[in-house]
Amino acid sequence: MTEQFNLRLSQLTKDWQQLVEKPNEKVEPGNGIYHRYVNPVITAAHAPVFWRYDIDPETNPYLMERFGINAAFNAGAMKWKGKYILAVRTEGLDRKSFFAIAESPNGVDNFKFWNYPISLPEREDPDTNVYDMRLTQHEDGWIYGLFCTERRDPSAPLHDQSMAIAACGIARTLDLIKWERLPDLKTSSPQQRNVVLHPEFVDGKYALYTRPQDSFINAGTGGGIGFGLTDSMENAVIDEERIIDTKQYHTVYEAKNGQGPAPIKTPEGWLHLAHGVRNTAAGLRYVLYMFMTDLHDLTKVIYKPAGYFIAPEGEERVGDVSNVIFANGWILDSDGKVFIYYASSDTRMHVATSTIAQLLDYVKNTVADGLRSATSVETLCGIINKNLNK
Ligand code: BGC
Ligand code: BMA
Repeated sequence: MTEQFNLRLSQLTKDWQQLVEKPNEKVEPGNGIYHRYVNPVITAAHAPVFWRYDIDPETNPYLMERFGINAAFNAGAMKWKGKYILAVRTEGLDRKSFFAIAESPNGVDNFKFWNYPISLPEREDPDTNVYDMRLTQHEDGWIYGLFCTERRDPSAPLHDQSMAIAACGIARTLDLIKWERLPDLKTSSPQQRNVVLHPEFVDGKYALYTRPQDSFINAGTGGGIGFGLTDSMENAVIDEERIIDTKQYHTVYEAKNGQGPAPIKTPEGWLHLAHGVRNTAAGLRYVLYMFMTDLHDLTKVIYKPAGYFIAPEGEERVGDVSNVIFANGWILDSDGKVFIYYASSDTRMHVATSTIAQLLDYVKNTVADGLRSATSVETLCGIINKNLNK
């Protein structure tokens, strides 16, 4: 038995090591806007062997998995002490997700989980599930993690075990290890998901991107990316939400949309990454899109390229919730390089790299959605004419 145990252990350890240390490469030629990479950056299999197994032949003679990991996706991101940090939505076989930090020296491979996941303090009304953390290094000196906290809807009838209330949970930290839990955000919307803290004060207040909605799955009469101010994060209350980017008929954000990570400041405006959802006969399809807001008026969208920025491709299309690309983390380096961390199909994490110069060119020079087939043809013919009549 011990020989078998040791054999299994060395095989598991070797497989894990090979996986996490595998070099990653750009997929050429890309679309000129960003590069995808050959391998995902974090998967369920990146979870350390000492998370999944009790490594003791006495108590676990078969060396069987005692705590399986189902998926690793929708990660918040930031640069921290020279390392690329992901706050990964890590999900066990029991469908509960929690946050675990993974770090890499270069942002594209060698991501390793820290030894322990985050032990997030609970409030009086405990969360059933927490997910999709956005990390913001705020100018007040704290690192905030805003996430979705989900609890069963207390008004749901007994036979309905899927009705839930989603709210914005708030925690902050100075070292990514010890987290202080603050009260959930209060707004006038019965449901909130995809709430993101803006990194700078606005008129001396904290500014938040929100996503009001009426029901758990559908945005209903609510929806759109909202914007609101709160005096404090210790008791965050938004009295007035203004929708800055709405859902729109026959676009990739027809059913719902939500802010991705906190926007990135550039000399020309704030770059936003968001997700858009449309409904199809095959279910919801989630893609990413970009827009830019005014440097001084954060509620004013000044550029918005038509269509999607990243949509599921190849193996990305398949997973626990297929046909989904979701992003809640990106990192800007001092040299202008941008690392976009996106998850595919609620299963795994990928990276795409670009630069501020490319992303600015993309948002400014990609024609906006004319909202009709004829306007799309007009845009296309403009490009063809230019190329053929040189
Ligand atoms: C899941 C989320 C999902 C949401 C709406 C939650 O229970 O954990 O991944 O976005 O439901 O479908
Ligand atoms: C949601 C999000 C994500 C998820 C997506 C697809 O509404 O909040 O957690 O990736 O659905 O399931």
